[in-house]
Amino acid sequence: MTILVHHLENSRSQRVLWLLEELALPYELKRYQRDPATMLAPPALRQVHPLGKSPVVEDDGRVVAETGAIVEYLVEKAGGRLGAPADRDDALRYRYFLHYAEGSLMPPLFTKLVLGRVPLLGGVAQRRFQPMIDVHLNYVESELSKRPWFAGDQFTAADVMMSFPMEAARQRAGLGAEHHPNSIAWLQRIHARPAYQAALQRGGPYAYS
Ligand SMILES: N[C@@H](CCC(=O)N[C@@H](CS)C(=O)NCC(=O)O)C(=O)O
Repeated sequence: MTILVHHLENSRSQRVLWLLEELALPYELKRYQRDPATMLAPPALRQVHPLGKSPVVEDDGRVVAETGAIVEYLVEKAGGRLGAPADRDDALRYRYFLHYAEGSLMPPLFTKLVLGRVPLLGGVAQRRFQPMIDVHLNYVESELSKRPWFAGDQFTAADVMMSFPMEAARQRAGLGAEHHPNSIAWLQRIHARPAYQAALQRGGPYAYS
């Protein structure tokens, strides 16, 4: 059975399309559009998974949600390709960044986005919040100054996981060439990958690339 991706425009699920392209696994898409006023996903996604978020994939009669879990599922399905490297330290970094992307880096970025929508005091709160984000951006920059990919010398699914928070950070949280040249070079490298480009073609509008 072909994997079905429930894909919300301009969202984290772009990573799943990219990984599927990297792994050359066949898939089909069901597209969903955000509500233009609230930016929320349409109610139809709740019929797929109770949280109504994207991404969600269906495969072999199973529903798999949560990007990190989907990434692990797809890597496993592809026989471990782009998964944990053989080297122990690389493998530990692989696991770390797989979790760090959604567990630690996304929450402050999302908080900043939400604060920006609060009338009047939102902008002030955002500026107060920025130093917390800067700690992350400087940390990520220092990691990428030591090695080309998040796990080590090889591109892995950890890079795919890190793409969305890094793209979001560039767009709205001050990640830039002046202070984070290695991070920007990494973004340029991922965007140049043929599979990344193929996923953009399949996925439709994506404002972060
Ligand atoms: N940690 C979850 C987050 C899922 C999530 O919040 N997805 C967003 C897309 S970027 C979404 O569906 N937003 C629409 C909504 O909340 O209604 C994951 O990585 O899968």
